[in-house]
Amino acid sequence: MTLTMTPTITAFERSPDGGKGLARDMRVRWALEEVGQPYNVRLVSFSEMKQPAHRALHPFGQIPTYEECDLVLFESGAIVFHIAERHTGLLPDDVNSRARAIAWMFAALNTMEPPIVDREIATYLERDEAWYEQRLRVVEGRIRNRLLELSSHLGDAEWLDGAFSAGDLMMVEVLLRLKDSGILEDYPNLSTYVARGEARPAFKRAFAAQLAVFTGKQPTG
Ligand code: GTB
Repeated sequence: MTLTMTPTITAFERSPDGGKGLARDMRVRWALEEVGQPYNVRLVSFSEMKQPAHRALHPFGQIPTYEECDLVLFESGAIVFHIAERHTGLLPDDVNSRARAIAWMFAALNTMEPPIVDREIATYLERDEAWYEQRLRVVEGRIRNRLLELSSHLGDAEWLDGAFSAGDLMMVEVLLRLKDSGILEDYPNLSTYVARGEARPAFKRAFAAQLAVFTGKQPTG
């Protein structure tokens, strides 16, 4: 189902990652692409994010936000969940399978992402601290524990629970944050899982669209 009103999301006017798709608008774009829902993007600067107009949409002054008729949402997880509920393609019809797919969304955001974000914070902001190396070891140990558990759950399966779902979308997005760390390579089935997500046409369209913001070149194809 395509919505009659085209939703608008917000994204960085200039993402600090240089278009690597690490900002959280990427997961919203990917979800919208998976379900075939066109969308508008309003780009915001760091200072605009903290202004009252943006804070009216997002209490924490961040991106992404999502506007659709009189609905305003923030939090990438809530936005992807909303998209998955309103369209077919991201959540199974079977009630129990659906509940499990939602559990995987929460697992990505609530179990996997926190130590991965802790590592990012350490490498960006704590590098000059005397305890940096020790902190990094501890945080990477936590990440590795989770990756091992996830890897053993996934085994040889393509996706986490049957067909591709919003749970996989979110998990792939979270694991992508480790791409430059060299850690993911130690878990070959997870590396393949992430590559499988990146190979999806909807992912590629979303990635190209967010990259185009950075390069100023419109995506082709
Ligand atoms: N829990 C919220 C959600 O899931 O939506 C978190 C939202 C969030 O952290 N938004 C970030 C933001 O707006 C952008 S994504 N930051 C500006 C601010 O807080 O003032 C986080 C992010 C930022 C930059 C990179 N990067 O450059 O690689 C990657 C991820």
